[in-house]
Amino acid sequence: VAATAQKITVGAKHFNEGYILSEIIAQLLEENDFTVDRKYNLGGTMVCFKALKQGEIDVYPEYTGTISFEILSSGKNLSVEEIRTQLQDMGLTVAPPYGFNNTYALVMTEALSKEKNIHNLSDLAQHANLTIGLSYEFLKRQDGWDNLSKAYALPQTAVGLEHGLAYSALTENKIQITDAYSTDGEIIQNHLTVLEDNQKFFPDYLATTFYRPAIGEKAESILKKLTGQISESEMQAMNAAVLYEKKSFQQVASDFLRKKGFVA
Ligand code: PBE
Repeated sequence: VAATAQKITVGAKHFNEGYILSEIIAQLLEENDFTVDRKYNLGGTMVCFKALKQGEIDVYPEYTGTISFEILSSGKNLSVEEIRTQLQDMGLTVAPPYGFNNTYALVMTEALSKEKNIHNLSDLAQHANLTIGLSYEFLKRQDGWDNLSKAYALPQTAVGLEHGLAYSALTENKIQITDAYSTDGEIIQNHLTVLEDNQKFFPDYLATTFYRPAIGEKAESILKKLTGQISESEMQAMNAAVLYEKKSFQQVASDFLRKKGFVA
């Protein structure tokens, strides 16, 4: 009689890239004979983190800057080593990063940036009448709008909106500025200008697997296969494939695993 396969519960953050990365992890585990329970409709950072801490999920993809600021409230950019040390008491850890940074950035249309001569975040201080629409999480995070607007002395008041809807609001000129994630597929497609973070307000957001080491060494060694395997342009292309080639998260994930030789 075959032994029952160990079950691992994979969570996901609620945005395209979150689902793609979770699906890559899930399929990689399945390929290596684990049973995977997908718990994807959780929500934002704190919901996923609490689920992980409480053992409702075992694994989800997260970003170093998000762990440093939002989860550990350290107020600074922590290294992967520092993050591991601080997580130890909670029975949590992170794998080595995948190989890309997905930072927050403010964006506007290229046309408007040229017209108003706005190229970096300091330039925004002179344009109080621009309308800023920001994703709800960015509005309330430590590494989000409150501290960013203080750091750059920005006069605008921001309104909240769902991140997935921000780009159409921007191209329809309902808002003129939004927060983008640097690997979003929409940035190139919509000819947007990423405003330079000239005071280096944002930390690094290196994508990695956030997990409970209690899953055991075999599962850990499989998760670590993703170390250094995803470049920024590969992630952008995967995000764009979901948006513009109408591929499912599952399809994009399995294409990736096949391309990298992780599945036959
Ligand atoms: N990010 C970039 C953030 C949002 C912007 C993907 C690192 C996060 O999900 O924490």
